[in-house]
Amino acid sequence: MKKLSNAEIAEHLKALPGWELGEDRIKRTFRFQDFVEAFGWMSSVALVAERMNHHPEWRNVWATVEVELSTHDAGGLTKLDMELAAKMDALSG
Ligand code: H2B
Repeated sequence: MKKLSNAEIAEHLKALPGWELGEDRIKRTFRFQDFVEAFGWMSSVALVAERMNHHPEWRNVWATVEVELSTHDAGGLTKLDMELAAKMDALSG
């Protein structure tokens, strides 16, 4: 999987409001009504991630989930991160 250029990253992020760019990753904090909603969303995302063979780094505290996406095999951001971010957004609404 090819690393995205800075221009490609910027273009993708236009369609992903709420996601911010880190050094080699994108990040977003999701907030839910309560723990059950947060963990339910994580379970749904986990199935998608496994199907994509692309897995998030994330941290859950009660109703909040902090997510960081990066493609470890590529040492940076690829299209897979953008696809997973979009799927996470879709499942959170
Ligand atoms: N997830 C993420 N985020 N980045 C990867 O490079 C990655 C992954 N690689 N999930 C996959 C698994 C790889 O390690 C396995 C061996 O297919």
